[in-house]
Amino acid sequence: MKIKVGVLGATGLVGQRFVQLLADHPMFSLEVLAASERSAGKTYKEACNWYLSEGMPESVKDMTVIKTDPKAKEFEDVDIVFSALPSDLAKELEPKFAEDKLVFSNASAYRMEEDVPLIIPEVNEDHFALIDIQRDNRKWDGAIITNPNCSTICLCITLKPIMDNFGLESVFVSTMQAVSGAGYNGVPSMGILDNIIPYIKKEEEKMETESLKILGKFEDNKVKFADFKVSASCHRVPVIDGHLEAIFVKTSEGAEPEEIKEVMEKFDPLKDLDLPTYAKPIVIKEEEDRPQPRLDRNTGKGMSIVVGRIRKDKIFDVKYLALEHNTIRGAAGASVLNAELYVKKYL
Ligand code: A2P
Ligand code: 11C
Repeated sequence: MKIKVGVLGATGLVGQRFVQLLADHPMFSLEVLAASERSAGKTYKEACNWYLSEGMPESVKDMTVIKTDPKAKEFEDVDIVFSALPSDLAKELEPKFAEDKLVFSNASAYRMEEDVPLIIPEVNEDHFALIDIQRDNRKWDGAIITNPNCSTICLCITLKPIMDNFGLESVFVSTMQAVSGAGYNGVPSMGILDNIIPYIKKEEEKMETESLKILGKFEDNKVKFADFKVSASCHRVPVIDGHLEAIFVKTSEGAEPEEIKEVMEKFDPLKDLDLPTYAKPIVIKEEEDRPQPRLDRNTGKGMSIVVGRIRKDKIFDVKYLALEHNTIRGAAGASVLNAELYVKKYL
């Protein structure tokens, strides 16, 4: 039987991706679409300014959007909620849902709390163990399970096979981030054509701290942060979807570009689990002018990180480019994959 799920922030930009991935899902039945009072009572197609190039799934068009109230009767039979709420609202509302539900959240509000798992399924599924600690601490039956910031996911997926095989000493990353990362208000800001905004609020801090939690070890009932150095510089560019990152890595063992390529190609820890949203985590492109957002962002239905130009560096050992579909692999897809893995292996 399918597990009943709902989406919070269902009309927003990441919410729409959740709805697209969850409509007609083989493990989950999408029962509730929740948003603000402005949208409540409207059908999803009336409430939602659909931004995705793929059409709105037929099965959701006539669903009635409800106000985000954890006590609403519509949530009574729902076991999992996916949250695309803005962070301030997530802070207030997610704990209320976690009283009796699993909350898979894309919001940043709880990511860095000690007892909250911050998961990338291919990288640190052992951190799901924090759920038991969270339940003890917070006296609730559900749990909040977060996925990282989109830019952090792209970085950490490529760092994981390098770290496991050669160790990490220091990492520098410079991002070129799509406007869809800024939520609905970001899309009109395509008016930034012929420009780059050299600042994204809190983004560098998130990349520098979340990465060390994700790549840290779960030991003695807590996550011990990884101890390599990471420095990020983040920038908004006039692209609709697809974050591109230039990544520079110094390893403990002085790895060569060919060795990095080999371990990235082999990296595929979940391949035998048959998870619906799963795709090979890293796909390597050989052409010198790839990856490009428009050509490569939909690789693996938007779930694969596309890596190119792995080459030697004079200061670090290697440098490469990595591209991620930021609202799929970097947001809604990340959260749905967390839920698929958790349900399949741990529930
Ligand atoms: P609504 O469309 O009804 O305003 P984005 O990040 O793209 O701006 O999306 C934000 C999401 O959060 C939307 O679904 C929005 O719903 C929802 N939202 C905004 N304010 C509230 C609120 N006070 N209560 C519940 N949901 C909210
Ligand atoms: C951006 N990365 O592109 C941001 C959006 O921490 O989930 C996602 C913010 C987050 O602006």
